Amino acid sequence: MLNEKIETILVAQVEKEAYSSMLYLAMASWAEVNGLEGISKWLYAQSDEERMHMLKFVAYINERGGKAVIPALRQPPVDYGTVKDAFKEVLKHENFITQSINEIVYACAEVKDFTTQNFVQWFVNEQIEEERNVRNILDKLNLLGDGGMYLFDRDIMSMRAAAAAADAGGAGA
Ligand code: OFO
Repeated sequence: MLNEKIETILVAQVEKEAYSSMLYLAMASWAEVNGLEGISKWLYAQSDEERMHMLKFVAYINERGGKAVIPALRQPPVDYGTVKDAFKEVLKHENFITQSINEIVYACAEVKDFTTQNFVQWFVNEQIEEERNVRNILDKLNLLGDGGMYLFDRDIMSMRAAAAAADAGGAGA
């Protein structure tokens, strides 16, 4: 049975993962209408991953005898400025999520809920990967400057595939 405080913090995380999915969906649509096909594909895929994260929390809460509450939708922004601005926003959001995951780990330790702490460990590792991938994208954007956007848009999905292959060959998460 879930501790009440842990259930509350996990339900709050469902909302944060749902918003992550909505945010990247909004960014994907913004990129798509601005002719950035590769970047929009990357963001649509990221939005799907965030929905998967949300579902993991929903399943875990219910499996442990809690009640996952599905939150109302919150509208993300419509415009994101430049591509670099958009990815800076992605990194900022992922930093926020990492902080939130760390707070869950801390709360679990406080009430000695090592089962949930173990479950959340997957997200600790996932955040390391996600932050690294977005920092790599920002590094590339800084190197390219505005003139290289066509090539960047063409190649961003192969960066995603390479990162996924590297992760699969690592810890097997
Ligand atoms: Fe971006 O990892 Fe979930 O939120």
